[in-house]
Amino acid sequence: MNYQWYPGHMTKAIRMMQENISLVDMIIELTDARVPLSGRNPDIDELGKNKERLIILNKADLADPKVTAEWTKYFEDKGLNVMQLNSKQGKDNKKVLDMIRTACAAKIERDKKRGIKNRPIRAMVAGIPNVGKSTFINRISGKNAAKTGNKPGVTKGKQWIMLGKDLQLLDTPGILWPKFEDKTVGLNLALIGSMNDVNLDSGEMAADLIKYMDSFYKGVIEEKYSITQEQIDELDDLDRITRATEVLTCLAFNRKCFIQGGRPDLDRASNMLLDDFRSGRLGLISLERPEQ
Ligand SMILES: Nc1nc2c(ncn2[C@@H]2O[C@H](COP(=O)(O)OP(=O)(O)O)[C@@H](O)[C@H]2O)c(=O)[nH]1
Ligand SMILES: [Mg+2]
Repeated sequence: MNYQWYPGHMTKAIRMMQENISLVDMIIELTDARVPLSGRNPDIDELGKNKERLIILNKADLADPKVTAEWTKYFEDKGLNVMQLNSKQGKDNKKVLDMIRTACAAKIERDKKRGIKNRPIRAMVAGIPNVGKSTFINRISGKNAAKTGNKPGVTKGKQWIMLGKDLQLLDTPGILWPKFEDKTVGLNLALIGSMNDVNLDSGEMAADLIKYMDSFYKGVIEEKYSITQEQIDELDDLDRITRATEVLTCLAFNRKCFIQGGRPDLDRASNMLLDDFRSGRLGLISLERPEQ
C-alpha cells in the first residue's frame, strides 16, 4: 500500500514546528491511544529537547483500557509526563491543567529562583493529523476557538488562548508527520482511519485486522457477527481459502451483503468490518502493545 505524504509538506511542517517550538516552554503531544507509537513521530524528541513535555494518549475511549495502562507505564518509565484522555468529552480539563503544571514544575521553580514572577507558561499542542489536536484545543479552551475536522486547520497568525492566568496555549497546533519506515505504521494508521481511504485496499486491511483480532481478541469478530463454526464448516473449498476470506464470507452472508448472482460481497463486508472497528462497535481495541 502507498501512503501519500509529500516532501514539500514535510519541510513546511518542520519549519512551522521549529518556529512555533521556539515560542513555547512546553509541548503537549497528542497520540492515539490505540496506536501510541505509530501515532507519533519520534523526531519530536529532537525538536522538543529542552522543552517540558506532556504526552496525551487521546481517544482513550476507543482503546483497550488494560493496554492503555501499560502504555502509560511505558512512557512514565521513560521519564515523560503522560495521561490518557477522551478529548471529545472534555470532562478531564482540570486534570489536564494539573498535568501541565506538574510538567512545568521545575521550570516554574527555576523562574522563581531567577526572580521571574507571574510569567505564564506557554504551551503548544503537537501531533500527526487526526489525533485530535483541534478537538483538544477546543475542549481545553472551553470555546470553539480552533476548527475541528479531518483536515489540518488553516489558522493564520499566532494567537494565544488563556487557560487561567498562569497558562497560555498557542491556538495553532504543530503538525507532525507519521513515520512510515516500519510497514505496520502505515497499516495501523489506515486501520484507525487516519489515512485517506482512497488507494487503500479494504480487503487487505480487513484481513490484517482479522489476523490481529485472532491473536489478541479471539472470538470477538465471530461473536459480533454471529459467525458459527457450522457456518464456516459449510463453506466448500475450505482449504483453498484463507482465514480472512472465511470470516468475511460468513459476515457477508449474515449481513446479507451480496453481489449479482448471489455471491458474497467481500468488499462491502470488509468495509463494514473496518467501519465497526473504527467506531468502537467491535469493542475497545488497541492495535499496539508495549511488549511487541
Ligand atoms: N472517540 C474520540 N474521537 C476523537 C477524540 N478526539 C478527537 N476525536 C475525533 O477525531 C477526529 C479528528 O479530530 P481533529 O481534532 O480534527 O484532529 P486533528 O487533525 O489532530 O486536529 C474528529 O472526528 C474528532 O471528533 C477522542 O478523544 N475520542
Ligand atoms: Mg486540526
